[in-house]
Amino acid sequence: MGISDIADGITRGIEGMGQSVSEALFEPVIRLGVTGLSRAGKTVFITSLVANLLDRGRMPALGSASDITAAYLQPQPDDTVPRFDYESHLAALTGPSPHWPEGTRAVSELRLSFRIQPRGMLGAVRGPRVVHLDIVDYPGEWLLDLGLMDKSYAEWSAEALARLPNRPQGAEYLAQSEATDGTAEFTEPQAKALAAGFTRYLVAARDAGFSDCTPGRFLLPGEMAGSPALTFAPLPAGDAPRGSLRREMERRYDAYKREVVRPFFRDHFAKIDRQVVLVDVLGAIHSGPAALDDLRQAMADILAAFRPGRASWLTSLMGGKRVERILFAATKADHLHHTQHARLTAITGALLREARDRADFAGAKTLALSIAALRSTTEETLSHDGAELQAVRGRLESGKSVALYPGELPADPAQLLSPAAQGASAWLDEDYSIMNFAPAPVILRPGEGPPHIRLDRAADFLIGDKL
Ligand SMILES: Nc1nc2c(ncn2[C@@H]2O[C@H](COP(=O)(O)OP(=O)(O)OP(=O)(O)O)[C@@H](O)[C@H]2O)c(=O)[nH]1
Ligand SMILES: [Mg+2]
Repeated sequence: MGISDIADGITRGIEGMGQSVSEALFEPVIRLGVTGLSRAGKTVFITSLVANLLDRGRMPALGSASDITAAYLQPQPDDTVPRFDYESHLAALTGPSPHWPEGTRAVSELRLSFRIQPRGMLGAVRGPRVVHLDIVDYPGEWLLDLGLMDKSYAEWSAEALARLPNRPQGAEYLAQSEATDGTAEFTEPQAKALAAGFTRYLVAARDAGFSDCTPGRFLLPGEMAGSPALTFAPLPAGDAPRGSLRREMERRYDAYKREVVRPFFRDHFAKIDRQVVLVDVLGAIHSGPAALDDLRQAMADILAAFRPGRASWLTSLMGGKRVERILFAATKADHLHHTQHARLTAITGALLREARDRADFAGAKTLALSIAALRSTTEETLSHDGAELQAVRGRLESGKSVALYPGELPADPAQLLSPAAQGASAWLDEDYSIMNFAPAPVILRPGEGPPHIRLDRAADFLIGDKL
């Protein structure tokens, strides 16, 4: 543990203390982290969750010991974090020509406050209270970077390069790195060309459905694009004499860990009380066995962050605090008829099994659910060759209405997870399809948020006990 670890730990401890004293006496704050890999559904989830918490007509399963007498948005407490653009996202999803929001480039945050009146005797004694919910949207890719912290440049390079032959998108960078002499004198153009080649591969791999595309900031550089801490790439093992390309790559890799990864964990991750991890399980199944197995591994790596004691620097940043509840939600369940939802949940549970066991071990409460933050389909029974198919119907971007039968998920998750783990190249018995449905036009009635599937169950698990 270095001096800065200790210093961080101490400040966190003091901050933590001040916070818990004032929270206990005054207005408690719940910090809810929302994460997931790219396109998992974070922005849609937060938008619909907030809309449905402001107007709770569609939230019957959100239990609480109090009556919520008011819910309202407030300026968030963190001055340096962008505000989650709730209003624009809601307008996109529920406006006159509904469309999905743009992909997100950075961390953002929103504060929702509840005025609650405890019921019964307690209520008479205590009177109304205010509880704040701070929702933080951050990319799951940034959690994957945790795995970099205890790896040297040489170790990381070896792993990153070993992945390339298994991914068709990796061939070009593999050739580029093998043609590079790491002992040659460092030049910026060469470093730039290597970083660009590696980034191109990461982007292509992500678009092809692969989950582990670290370093996370290469895909979402934000304001750091082009800085030295983001201009490095893995090189095959070898000497690193002074002034050489490999030596400078090593230095920049360490700078990335110090200046990018660590601050994220300190400033955002270490403050989270409750966490929802969104997983596009259907999307991965649709992309095939390799993508599903990759998702499984990436989730195990992501969730390693929730295991206290995983790394001493992280433990000291957390200052004795830990995430109390973790919800694993398979998103976009509106692609499936409800008769298949239990199977999707079982597959999600099995997929996260390894990772969940570790988190459970840490004493966090966990739950797996299949949800749709914004329900965009209706259910329908199709008859096909004399058989009945339980399908869904939605609207495409073009406005055309289409029915989708996504394929039958197996009752036993192993029927998907085993072939995936064994490197099968295609599913044996079924083709799984999904579709890019546009959000269905909705007319929001007073007191009701947008339609969803089990968002109320999700909210109940995440915050119900605090209201
Ligand atoms: N049918 C359906 N599609 C959804 C739902 N939620 C998300 N999607 C789809 O998933 C896409 C990604 O959703 P986002 O909420 O933008 O995902 P994200 O995790 O914020 O993505 P990034 O910000 O790019 O990391 C959307 O554009 C939709 O196509 C849902 O509840 N139902
Ligand atoms: Mg987003």
